[in-house]
Amino acid sequence: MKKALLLIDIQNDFLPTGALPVKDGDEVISVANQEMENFDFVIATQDWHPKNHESFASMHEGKNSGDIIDLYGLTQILWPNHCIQNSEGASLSSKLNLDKIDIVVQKGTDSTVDSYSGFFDNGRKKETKLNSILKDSGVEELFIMGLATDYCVKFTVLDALSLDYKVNLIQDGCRGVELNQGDIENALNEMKKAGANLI
Ligand code: VGL
Ligand code: ZN
Repeated sequence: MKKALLLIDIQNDFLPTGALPVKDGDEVISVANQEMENFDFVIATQDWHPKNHESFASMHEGKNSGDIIDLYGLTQILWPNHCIQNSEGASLSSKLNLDKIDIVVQKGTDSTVDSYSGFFDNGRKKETKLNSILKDSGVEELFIMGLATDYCVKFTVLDALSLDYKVNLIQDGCRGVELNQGDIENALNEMKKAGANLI
């Protein structure tokens, strides 16, 4: 079965000194660099927001990061400004072995809808090029890791399963936001229940 490694959002803004820091997020970098040696096909996703993205608390008067709003019919957690297109914060970490990454798939470019999954926006209205790239390359099995366990990793894993990929989650290559205590554990359970193989 042809396999690919999927590195989720290992971008400066999700690292400990970034705008939306994931605790110990930098620890996934060495795991990624090791894992890449085992794959001949590596894809990285990149959260890539316009500066007026409506997932930003700054776009909503009187709202703060962590607040929850209704955004055109979808429940939206508001975040600090992060991963703004072409900013340093949006760049993949320079500590990654970037030479081993074959393709970068960007997401979250529509200012009106968030996009946690590497495959679809949160309303599942539009898709990125990820599924067609994988299908065109004959990939059937995915190994997924990155940031953040309870958001972009989780939704990418669930969508991959719904698209009938065999999915392995590289657990020590993931770190989570844990906005509420238990979020990471719940995300792991949800992925497992949906059919992901936790390795
Ligand atoms: C992410 C929140 C907002 C992630 C992206 O990569 O998990 N989380 N945008
Ligand atoms: Zn984002």
